[in-house]
Amino acid sequence: MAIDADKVAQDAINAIAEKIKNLNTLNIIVAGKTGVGKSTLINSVFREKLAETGMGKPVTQHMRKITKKGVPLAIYDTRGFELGKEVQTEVKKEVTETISKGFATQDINKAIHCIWYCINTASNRVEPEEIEWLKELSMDNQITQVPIIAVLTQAFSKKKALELRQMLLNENLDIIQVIPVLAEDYEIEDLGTAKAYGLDVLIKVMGEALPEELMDTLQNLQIVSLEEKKRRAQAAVATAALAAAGEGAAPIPFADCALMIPTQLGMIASITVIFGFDVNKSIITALLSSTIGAGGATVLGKTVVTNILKFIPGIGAVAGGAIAAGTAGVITAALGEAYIGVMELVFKGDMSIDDIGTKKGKETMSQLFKSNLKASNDCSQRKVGI
Ligand SMILES: Nc1nc2c(ncn2[C@@H]2O[C@H](COP(=O)(O)OP(=O)(O)O)[C@@H](O)[C@H]2O)c(=O)[nH]1
Ligand SMILES: [Mg+2]
Repeated sequence: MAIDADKVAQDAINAIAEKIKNLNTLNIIVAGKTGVGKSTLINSVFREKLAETGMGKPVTQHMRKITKKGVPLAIYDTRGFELGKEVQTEVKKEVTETISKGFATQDINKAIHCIWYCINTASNRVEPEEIEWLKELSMDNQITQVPIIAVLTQAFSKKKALELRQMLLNENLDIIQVIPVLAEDYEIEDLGTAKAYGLDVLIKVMGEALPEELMDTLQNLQIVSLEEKKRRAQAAVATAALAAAGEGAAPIPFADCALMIPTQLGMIASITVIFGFDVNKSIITALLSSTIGAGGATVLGKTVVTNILKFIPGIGAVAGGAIAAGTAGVITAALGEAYIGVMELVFKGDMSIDDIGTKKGKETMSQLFKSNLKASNDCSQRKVGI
């Protein structure tokens, strides 16, 4: 059966659009004095430089909500912490009310999911009012249990950051972590440059604190941890490989190999959403033609499958024109790993997203696919429990 590659690519694009549309919105309150580095932090952690897009919309007297069309993120930026005790009390009340309101809706898209309380490491000390503020906030937060993370910003001095971190931990505050970060490289006069660090730790901690319904959103938005993106993407590949292999242990006739395509498209859509790049149809077409397509016209036809089998060691001659169910899992896993491989190159800046569609990009994917077929036979079969 010849499966039209163009239609498959279009189906993939539709699946990606659908998944993006269905992402839940992540809502974060970012608090702390003006100048500590809140905007810099937000712009460094998430794609789209959200904090640059303007002032946001006022939601309370001291809080503005920053959003951008097509980005499943809302940042509640607080103002006025530096204005003294009275304003701080007002800010705390507004924060608590915003949390309660969101909580009452029982809607994941409206709830506040996390609070980042930012403290400037370079300022050398935490004011007693700030500790008091955090204590009171935790008290108000006993039922709602929104995870609070203390972020030590501008931590170019790691020594100072560790001292400050210990001091905060000693206060026994009800916060889940204290994380030193340097959002952007910092030039220290005559001493060279301190490299940005710590943002991947912040994402890892968020990944542990947030509910499953926000995991794809978190990975889609964050641009600082390749490791976390890969971990989530590889889980999607394992699930798809299992589904492709597990649709009955019976061998799959060549003519029915197309039955795995929907599973593979779901997998490609998941990986695309996790990496958060703008992937268009020509990129998907390139991916398909360099892996499971023949000359770009058909996908998983008999010739293609026969050709793929040559790269899997230990398969040998195939009796009765059918492939083993486990082999379907191997092919699916190799496709997923090849796609993750190019996404990784784009993430690292070694390849642009448009390069994927070029000869060089296709060759890279083809190489990755074949090497994964070779390598993954044993371990994928183990992964899918065969
Ligand atoms: N190099 C460097 N500068 C930073 C960092 N964080 C904040 N800054 C600088 O500190 C100033 C205040 O930061 P901003 O993000 O506007 O603080 P906000 O008022 O809390 O939003 C700006 O000039 C930033 O460039 C950082 O991680 N690295
Ligand atoms: Mg700001």
